[in-house]
Amino acid sequence: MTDSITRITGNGGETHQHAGDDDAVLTTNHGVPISDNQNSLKSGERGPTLLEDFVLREKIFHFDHERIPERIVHARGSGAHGVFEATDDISDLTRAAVFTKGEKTEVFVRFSTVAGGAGSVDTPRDVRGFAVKFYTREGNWDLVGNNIPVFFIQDAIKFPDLVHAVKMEADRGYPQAGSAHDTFWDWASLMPESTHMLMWAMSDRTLPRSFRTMEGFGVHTFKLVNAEGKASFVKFHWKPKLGLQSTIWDEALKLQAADNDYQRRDLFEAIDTGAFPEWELGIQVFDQAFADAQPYDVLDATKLIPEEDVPVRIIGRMTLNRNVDNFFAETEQVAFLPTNIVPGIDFSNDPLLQGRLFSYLDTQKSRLGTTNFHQIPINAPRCPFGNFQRDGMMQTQVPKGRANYEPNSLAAHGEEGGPRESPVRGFATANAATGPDETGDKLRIRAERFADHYSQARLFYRSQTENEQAHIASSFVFELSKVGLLDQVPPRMVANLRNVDEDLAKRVADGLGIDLPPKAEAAREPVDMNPSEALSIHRNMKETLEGRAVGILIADGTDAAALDAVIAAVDGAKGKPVIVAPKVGGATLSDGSTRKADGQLAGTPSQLFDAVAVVLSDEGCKTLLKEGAAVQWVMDAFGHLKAIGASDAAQPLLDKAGVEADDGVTGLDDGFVEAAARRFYDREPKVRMLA
Ligand code: HDD
Repeated sequence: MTDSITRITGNGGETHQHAGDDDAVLTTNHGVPISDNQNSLKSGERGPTLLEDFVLREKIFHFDHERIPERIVHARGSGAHGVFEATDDISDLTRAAVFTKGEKTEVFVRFSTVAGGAGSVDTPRDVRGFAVKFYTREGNWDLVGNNIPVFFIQDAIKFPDLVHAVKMEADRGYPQAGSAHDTFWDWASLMPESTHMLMWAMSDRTLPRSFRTMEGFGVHTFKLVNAEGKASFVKFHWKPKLGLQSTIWDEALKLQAADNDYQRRDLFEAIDTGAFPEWELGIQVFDQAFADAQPYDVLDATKLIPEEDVPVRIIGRMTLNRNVDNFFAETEQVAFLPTNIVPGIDFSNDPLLQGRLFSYLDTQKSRLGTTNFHQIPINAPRCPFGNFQRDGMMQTQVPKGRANYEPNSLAAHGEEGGPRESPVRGFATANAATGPDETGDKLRIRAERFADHYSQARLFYRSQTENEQAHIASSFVFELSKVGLLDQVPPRMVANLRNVDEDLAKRVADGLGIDLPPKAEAAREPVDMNPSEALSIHRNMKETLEGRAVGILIADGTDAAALDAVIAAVDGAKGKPVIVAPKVGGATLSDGSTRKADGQLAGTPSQLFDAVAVVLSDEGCKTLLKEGAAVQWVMDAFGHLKAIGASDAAQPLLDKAGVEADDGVTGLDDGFVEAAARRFYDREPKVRMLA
């Protein structure tokens, strides 16, 4: 009977061993070698599966429990390992070891979107998280920031409302990511304090081209504390080596269709190919006298400090040089905690920060299931750590001896007494609560100086280039046009915008086709501040091909020498050439050789690139004139304000795609690589109507 049973093993009956490695036998979680991973244990050939099949039960049981709750916000993220090097001596400001000049500290960084779930896309209009865990020799310091230096709210008690409003609507479960929907704008239009952040959110800051081309900010005012205990206020800034670069809205929308993982892939591939992303860490340092002299409160997270008022001093460099080995174990299980602070750095009284100090520790317990989440390798400090906290679920350490309390005198009996507090090395809160603001009555109140919600929103808007202002106005129009049922919301938002800038409000009202509503009453009248260059992306872009991709469209008949010359030029400028052809197998070039493509035309649209080259022969161009994807490829490159370098023979395709001559449209060798390092924002009025 048994002889007649065919064993379906899926691999011709061979055992599952890695060649040449006798130890690599598949086992259960308890180490028992497994003989058959293809068939469950049955009673007879066609009979029921048996309960005693512990191999099957363990496998399915574990599988059933693979998922953990996703993060309430910032669920979709990408992580990488790296190193931070302190490059300047700031021992006068802080005793933190991580800032000792020359000190190198291991880091783990997680970038994220905010609103979407873990399986959502990379390119919605959304704030990006920029969280850095420094494994310092004095414990972990987490700088849990965003790519925008201000926030929507001033007090943590409003955070659940903000997040409920922006995430998918409670009854219908959509939209999955992005803020263009009723409940977000209902809430935002009722919260004037969010106006400054909304200006940033509606700008191209929320459409970063890559994680590598965005700034990061600690947002809150923190403190640095030196060896004498003297505290200074500080704001932290990350400045990307590649400069700032964003996409534009139409491009971001199309990127979503082209590649859900656009930014995750970009980060992974950059590190994989040795193009290690880099940021400089900068600080703005100021004292109480400066804080007192400002019209805004430095404890208000809806305000920034203009770099023109307090310049950013560069004190270190971060390089991401290693991808994760396992996404779940590292990127998913990493637990950032603003409470992770080290001696020499301290919190301020910012009420948003103070609320965060509770939330993150709390959420990690629900996400990771145990108070021992700090023992997971990605979260564990790299320095020795120990205390008398004991036991709990998933305890993986085995503390020895009887010392689980303190004080103890076990050492006097020759037993291990355990660690002791160190007033000298230990973290000490900078200033005890001695100021008048920190004593007095217990009040649910906001300080009067938090009341100006519009001056910095105006500052931001007026610091942008004309194109950037048009993008902001158009984004407001787009987002508010998606408010479906709540008619009262767009006028209420525009009424707020009149406090920011009358021209902006008019453009948005006009774009929506509504009457300009009366100006909303401001809690405090805004004032004009001096425009700040640092707030504009366009003024802080780098003309470089480094870190950027150039799509090169070829077809049968493409001139081999011309193609090689473009590739060499792009390589020479540290760009990444990517060949696109109608067939992924490649094209037959003019010299009879075959050139494989990196991407097939229909699946590799031009929005994936920073610039494009169209290297076609007469014959190839004739074929592609009949291919919608080719016409769209060129049309989008033009519409997305990218450089287009083309062979003479490609001209009919450019004509069909509506390409008009400008500085960004070049021959193949005639300035193409220089042009490819830029975006041609001047072209925009030719290709779309902006608000
Ligand atoms: Fe938060 C995650 C950034 C305010 C509560 N936040 C989270 C992450 C980033 C930020 C980057 C993802 C970390 C990661 O990659 O794992 N959050 C900010 C910034 C804020 C801010 C820059 C304002 C300046 N957050 C904020 C407030 C609260 C929270 C006011 C609650 C009172 N944030 C959370 C959280 C999350 C979180 C619910 C979700 C997952 C997690 O913490 O680990 O606790």
